[in-house]
Amino acid sequence: ANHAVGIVGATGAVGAELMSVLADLKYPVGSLHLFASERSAGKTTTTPFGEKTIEVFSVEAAQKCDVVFLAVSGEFAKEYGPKIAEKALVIDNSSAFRLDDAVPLVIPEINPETAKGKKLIANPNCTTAILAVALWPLHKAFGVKKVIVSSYQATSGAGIEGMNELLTESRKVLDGQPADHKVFAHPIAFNLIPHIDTFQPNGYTREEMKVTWETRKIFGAPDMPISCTAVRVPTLRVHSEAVTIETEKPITVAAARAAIAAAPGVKLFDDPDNKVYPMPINATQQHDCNVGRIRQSLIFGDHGIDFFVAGDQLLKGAALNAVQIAQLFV
Ligand code: 11C
Repeated sequence: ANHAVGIVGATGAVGAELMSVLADLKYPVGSLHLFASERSAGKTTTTPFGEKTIEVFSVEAAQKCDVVFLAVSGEFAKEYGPKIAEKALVIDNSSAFRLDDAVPLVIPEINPETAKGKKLIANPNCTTAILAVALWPLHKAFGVKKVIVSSYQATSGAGIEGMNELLTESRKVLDGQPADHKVFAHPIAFNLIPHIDTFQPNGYTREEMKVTWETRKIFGAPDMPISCTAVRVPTLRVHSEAVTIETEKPITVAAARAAIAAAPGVKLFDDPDNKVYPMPINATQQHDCNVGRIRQSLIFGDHGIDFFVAGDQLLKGAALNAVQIAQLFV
């Protein structure tokens, strides 16, 4: 049967992607209900499912849907998510419930079984999802013992405002004007910022700790040593990650390539002689995350590799993963 689908936060970057992904994956949308703040309510918007009028959010209206995607803040999700979930399936893109033991944190290629029978499901952080989908086939085949990640995160991780800040600042800098900044802690145009989300007492940022905490939960590996340095870079879309792993079993470049090539959700993009490797420009708008630059580790020898992964964080890191979770219930 077709589903009544609700999107809360429909006017944001992830909200727009949710609509395209529902259409791309041919999700059985019977009716689509777009919810946003009062500021946007009453406006019409073009969607792959026709012209829609944005509605003011209410729990009652959301509960009438079969499935509701929350693409809003963690505070909003905390307040309303469980109430909507009394009636509808809720897939929450925020960090509000990700580490809650009662709420599954799901990547369908990895732990779909944890979603069974649940009404409230958490969608992982984008940096986590892109890392996890590449790491999982390697973990299954070789046993991942340690993980060191450096991320190169696009401005759209901070929504439409983040992308606009990069564009506006870049124009100003090119025109020789001083660049001010609001969304990011420093100017992002022609810069890199090793600071995403808030600093924690251990010196890591919350974004970095999310990669550790969430990957452990998704993998069911509560003690896996995972360390991340998360960096904002002046790109619009796609989070890229340089990853070093140590494995339990011996691993070769050829075996790692074979494991990636056979896995769902990732695409082997690894032919350096022909300048083929993952980059934001070849991962943008792609459903699969591109994996390449696979090398035998200079540190861990035959028990480790280095690789590079680039994934569209508005898709696998957000909207695509969320719709794939909903598909588990179709
Ligand atoms: C960023 N990864 O790039 C963040 C955005 O936990 O869902 C997503 C934050 C989250 O800024």
